[in-house]
Amino acid sequence: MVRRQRATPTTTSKPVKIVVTGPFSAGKTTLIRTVSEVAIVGTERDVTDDTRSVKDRTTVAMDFGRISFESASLFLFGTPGQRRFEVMWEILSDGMVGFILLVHAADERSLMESWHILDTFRRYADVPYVIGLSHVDELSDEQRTALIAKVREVLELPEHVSVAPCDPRKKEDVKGLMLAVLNEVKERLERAEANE
Ligand SMILES: Nc1nc2c(ncn2[C@@H]2O[C@H](COP(=O)(O)OP(=O)(O)O)[C@@H](O)[C@H]2O)c(=O)[nH]1
Ligand SMILES: [Mg+2]
Repeated sequence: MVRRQRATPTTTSKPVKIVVTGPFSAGKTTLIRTVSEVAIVGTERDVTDDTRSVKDRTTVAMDFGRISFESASLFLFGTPGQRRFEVMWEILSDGMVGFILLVHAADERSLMESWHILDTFRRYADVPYVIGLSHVDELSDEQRTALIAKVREVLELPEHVSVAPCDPRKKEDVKGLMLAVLNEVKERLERAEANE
């Protein structure tokens, strides 16, 4: 079932929910593990299909972590990447104030899959989102420069949506992405208040 929901108002004390989504092997579990202040509650299982050569563990239900900033505390929910777990996407998206789409920059199929994921998440809820590009270190300099424009084009992103390289293994990169989505949420709330 597809439904639209409004952004939930944030307060400084109550944690808000951010979803981390993206294709298989983009680095979602790694991202949450990198910044979470609590031991990440993951649901990884051994990979049993032909993607086993890519990695041997995969998220089947969700990853959960938590991070606090001065302005807000976040609950992070990471989705499984493969479409066969799509039923979890809608469950996890319920009540989110924003989401992060992580795209595996070195993998062309990941970009096409990201289009589908983004389309699906935009239907779930009209909330702000940002795009993080992982595995950028695996590209040559020329590939890197061309990539951001290509991602914008393939994902058909509106101009205000930010696209930033993010190594999910690096805390500062991940925090940057979190703050970018939080800022978007804040700006949207301010605009909504001004229009009331
Ligand atoms: N070199 C490199 N490896 C990465 C990057 N991001 C993730 N990885 C690795 O990619 C693999 C898959 O990451 P994982 O978090 O399981 O992906 P998920 O399927 O999206 O949850 C792990 O071995 C990560 O360490 C990156 O930006 N650069
Ligand atoms: Mg995972």
